[in-house]
Amino acid sequence: MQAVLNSQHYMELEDKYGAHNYHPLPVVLERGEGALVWDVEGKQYYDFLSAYSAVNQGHCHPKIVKALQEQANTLTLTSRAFYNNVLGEYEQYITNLLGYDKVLPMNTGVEGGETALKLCRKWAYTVKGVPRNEAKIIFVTGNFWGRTLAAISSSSDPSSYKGFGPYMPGYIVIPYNNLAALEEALQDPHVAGFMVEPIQGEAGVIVPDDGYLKKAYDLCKAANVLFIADEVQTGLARTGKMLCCDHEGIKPDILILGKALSGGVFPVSAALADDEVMLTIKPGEHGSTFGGNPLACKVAMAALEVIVEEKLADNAERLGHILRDELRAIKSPLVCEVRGKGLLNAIDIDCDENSPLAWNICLKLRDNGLLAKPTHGNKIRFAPPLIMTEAQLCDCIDIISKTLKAF
Ligand code: IF1
Repeated sequence: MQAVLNSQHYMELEDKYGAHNYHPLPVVLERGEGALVWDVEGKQYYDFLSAYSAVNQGHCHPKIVKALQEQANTLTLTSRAFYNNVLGEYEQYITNLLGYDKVLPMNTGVEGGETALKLCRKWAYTVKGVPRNEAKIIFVTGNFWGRTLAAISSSSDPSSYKGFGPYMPGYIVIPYNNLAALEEALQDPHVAGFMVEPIQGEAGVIVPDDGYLKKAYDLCKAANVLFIADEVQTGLARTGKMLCCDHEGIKPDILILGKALSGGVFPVSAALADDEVMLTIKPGEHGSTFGGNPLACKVAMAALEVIVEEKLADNAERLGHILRDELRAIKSPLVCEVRGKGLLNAIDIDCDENSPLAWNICLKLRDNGLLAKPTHGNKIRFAPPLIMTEAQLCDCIDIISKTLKAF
């Protein structure tokens, strides 16, 4: 009785005292370690969502937690009114690692996106020569880069933007994975930037055609337009390379990172760019109370070191191929597509978006010890932590196979 009360108890607390802005899977987690999480009844699960790719390094990675603990006992926040002995070292580390002149540190992924768009507009007015307040940014349908008014203004998903108008001006939205539409939109001389996810996460792990990103990049360069990559979800080894753009050998003019930049222990995000773009923002023109705080910087350095030292991109690449091959081999009549890159994958459950089937499959996966959640009704994302072992992955594939066969 006590156990049932425990889960029910916590769900009821959230229902009574918390905003109803989510519809979580009914499971109450209390502990995480590596690829595993445990609920308040002590039941163990494989985490196949990784907090939407924020715990690529696994839950509570000891190196990252140690960095957090040590800095937490030393200096957590100075604000940017003063210098500190951590920010510069972090800036040097991340810019050298990813090959950019400079980084602008923020906290959440959407703040990273907002920073990128402010840099893009500033560059348009001060470098490209676009007339004041005329800069346009091109987005693609199916994009998701956060929940702020600027972010939802570019959304093509009513559940993101409906009821929150009026919307940010200066946006052009074209179809994803469509070079003709991009070429057409780039004819407008006031276009300053093109912001795109290399793989669309929230839309359901939508992978564009090979070569799309490279050709889109080339079109932007030819039109003197900034190519802005939102790698908040695809970045940091998730798709089998340090950055998803690395699969096509392109270096975005502005790179946005978040989520796994902290290994899931702290909100850390960043916009990276070279001087021509980054230095268009002058002192006092942008910032954030917590942006670049010493605690975040120590955590982010540890999180990045883990990715490099543990070769998480290689592991994601290798295990991703096994996962997709094995999911396809199940030949479940329920699954009409398996897609993804590295360990960012999804399956389409052969039903309409409003069918409860994907949700019910996720409930059964939970009962069988694996946590995943549907997105857009009939798509189930499969994105485990990148530290997962092959043995654990095979265990997960058995659970998925058993669950699908039970329907
Ligand atoms: C939610 C999913 C949603 C992102 C990309 C920026 C951000 C995100 C590519 C903003 C955030 C999160 C937000 C969270 C659920 C999750 C998500 F795509 F990952 F599955 F919503 F669609 N760029 N994605 O995916 O980062 O400000 O949240 O740190 O809002 O429900 P944030």
